[in-house]
Amino acid sequence: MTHFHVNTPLLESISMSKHVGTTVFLKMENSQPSGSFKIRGIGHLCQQRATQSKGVVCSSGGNAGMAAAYVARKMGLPATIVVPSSTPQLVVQRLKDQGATVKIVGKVWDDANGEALRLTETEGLTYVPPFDDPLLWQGHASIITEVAASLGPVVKPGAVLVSVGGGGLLCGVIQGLKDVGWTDVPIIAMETVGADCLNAAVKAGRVVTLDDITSEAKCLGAKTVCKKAFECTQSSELTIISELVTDQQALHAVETFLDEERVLVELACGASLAAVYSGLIRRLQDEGRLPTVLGPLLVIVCGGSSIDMKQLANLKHKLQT
Ligand code: PLV
Repeated sequence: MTHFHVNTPLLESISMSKHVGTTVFLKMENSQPSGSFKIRGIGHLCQQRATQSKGVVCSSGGNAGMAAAYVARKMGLPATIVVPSSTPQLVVQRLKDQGATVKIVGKVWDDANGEALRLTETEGLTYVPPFDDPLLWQGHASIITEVAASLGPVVKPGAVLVSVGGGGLLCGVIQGLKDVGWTDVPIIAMETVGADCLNAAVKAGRVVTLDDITSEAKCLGAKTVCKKAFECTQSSELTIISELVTDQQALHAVETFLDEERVLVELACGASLAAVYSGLIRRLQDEGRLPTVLGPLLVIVCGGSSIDMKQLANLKHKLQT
């Protein structure tokens, strides 16, 4: 086997194109075997680092853990996944179903990560980080090389939409854009209010640590963005536009996506989708931050396992104002 991820479909969305006024292509990372793009980077990292390992340990809001558990099972390795108490029970069950040992430690991902690092030391396990490692970015970059192969040599995206948690997906997309020579394609980096470590860093002009994660998009809930992602926002090599939506907007996007595309994704992914449905892309065009005549918009549908109909109802209830 050369890798664990699959080549995902690139779908044109008529309904989203109608919302935004330009062609929209969806890169369907929700259809990865682990439910999200995370398997690309984590599969690559484990192939490089865990072949001689006695087991892996991964700290996660949920989806990195799902990928690590899947990859470890395929490699015949035991997996320990450390998640914070904010991770929904449905994900804990899905992790167990993948054969992983699950430990619940602390309130947010940063707490769980402390425990994963401790286990790396004391148990001699291979540490699988969820977002901060060049091997992960290299693996995630394959999203863009696949898109380039699907679109062919004539078509180039006008912009790329990604969600940002700790910034691993963003770094991977940047690397992918460089690999295929698309460095003039702007990236719109989406977070929710209350899980906005990249936006806070951009505003402060330096990496900052959030006091708490108050967003329900727990898989975007790293308190500190990885240094590389922040540095990329400061470089003139690529244009990165950092934007925020509310949890309500992300939830509304998840529901609209379910209605229109018949696909259920979690709030972390809804943050990106909301850029289309909430009119943010059009606003950026009106403000001159994106061209008025925009080439096809590439939306990375990052996916996520932290969602089912019950969880959707819970979120609706919680976020009702
Ligand atoms: N989730 C990480 C970090 O959580 C995790 O452990 O699963 N979309 C989805 C569905 C995600 O699960 C994540 C990250 C992201 C987007 C953002 O990716 P990142 O962290 O590479 O920016 C705390």
